[in-house]
Amino acid sequence: MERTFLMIKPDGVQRGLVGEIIKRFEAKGFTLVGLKFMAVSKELAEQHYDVHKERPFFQGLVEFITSSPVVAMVWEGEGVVASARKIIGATNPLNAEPGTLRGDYGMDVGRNLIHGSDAIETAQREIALWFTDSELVNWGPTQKPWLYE
Ligand code: ABT
Ligand code: MG
Repeated sequence: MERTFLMIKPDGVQRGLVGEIIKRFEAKGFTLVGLKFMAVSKELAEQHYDVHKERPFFQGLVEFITSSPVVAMVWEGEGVVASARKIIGATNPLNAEPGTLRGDYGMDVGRNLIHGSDAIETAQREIALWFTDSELVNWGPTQKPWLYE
């Protein structure tokens, strides 16, 4: 079953939006299979944002992600990678549609509340980077046959 990596960034935690954000994915029907509240090391932040390492905003991004705790999560379900990106909304919250998390709660591209893997391969890389196998729980869709046709 498809899985994605989602991370509520420091701004989402500081603004008290953890419950609201988790609620959207739960209500949609996706299955939570991993969750931890954690401080992020510089090494982990740099590895996570490795694709952006040549970009001018890279250092600020690493400083931001390591500045305060985050909520790291793995969610499971058919099409969850692309669907979660839709629920999250456009990278720049000012362009994000109302009804998306960034559209409803965000104001700044560098403070856009939550990260979501942008492709299935990226999700696999990010899940392996942030979670060990024993931190992930296999329990969901097999016990919820009403979710899928
Ligand atoms: P992430 O889910 O955090 O990866 O965001 P998203 O995939 O929507 O957008 P990308 B392009 O991956 O942005 C990564 C982080 O870099 C910030 N950023 C991006 C800037 O600050 N300035 C920019 O010009 C761009 C393109 C936004 C993202 N994170 N934060 N915080
Ligand atoms: Mg990205």
